Amino acid sequence: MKKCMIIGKTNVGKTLFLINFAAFLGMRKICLNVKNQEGNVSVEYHSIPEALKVLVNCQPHHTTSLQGIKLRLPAGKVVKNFELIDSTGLMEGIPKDINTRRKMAQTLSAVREADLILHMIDASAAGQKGALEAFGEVDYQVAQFSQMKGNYLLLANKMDLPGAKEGLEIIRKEFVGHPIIPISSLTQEGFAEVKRIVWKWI
Ligand SMILES: Nc1nc2c(ncn2[C@@H]2O[C@H](COP(=O)(O)OP(=O)(O)O)[C@@H](O)[C@H]2O)c(=O)[nH]1
Ligand SMILES: [Mg+2]
Repeated sequence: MKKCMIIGKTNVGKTLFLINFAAFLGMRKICLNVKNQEGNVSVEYHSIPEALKVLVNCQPHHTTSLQGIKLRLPAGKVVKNFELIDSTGLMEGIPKDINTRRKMAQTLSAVREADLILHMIDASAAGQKGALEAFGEVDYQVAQFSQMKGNYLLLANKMDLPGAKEGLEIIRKEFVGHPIIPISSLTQEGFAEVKRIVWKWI
């Protein structure tokens, strides 16, 4: 099964996207495959409201494993199946804590195996704080690596919040040449466009 991986710094809205994109594709319940750092997979079942309550959090590093949902993408008579995988937030430098280092390594190794990379950036933070604070070196590295790998999409998230329009312009200037879609993980703005592109690439 093809793998579509969501990556980005912590708190940009990756987990909210995972759940609301599944809801957008018509899922009422989600079956979450959680893979810990040892590679063991456990399965969790949640309704959408429950998943939002349990998995999304404004505390950084709330997502501590790779967590994936198997999804169906119908377009006309053709249905494509793929796994949408959410990951631990990337952070700058080398984390001091061994567990965080392991989580980061797990994310990066999964990125190498992904068929499509969705790189998420907080457009509202970019507009309010500027590029230096909103993006990290890690964002530029991910963009560069993914460009070589191909099948890469930059998601400018939190378009429903103040400053996001200005932030989107900053993102366009900083990540010239990359495909960028403005979205809101909260309001589902831009999801139809993401669906169209995922369908094409998966
Ligand atoms: N207004 C708004 N809030 C968002 C959006 N995406 C995420 N958030 C909020 O940002 C915080 C972090 O979201 P989460 O999905 O846990 O981020 P992650 O660390 O990247 O997985 C939560 O409080 C979310 O409700 C968005 O598009 N709009
Ligand atoms: Mg998360």
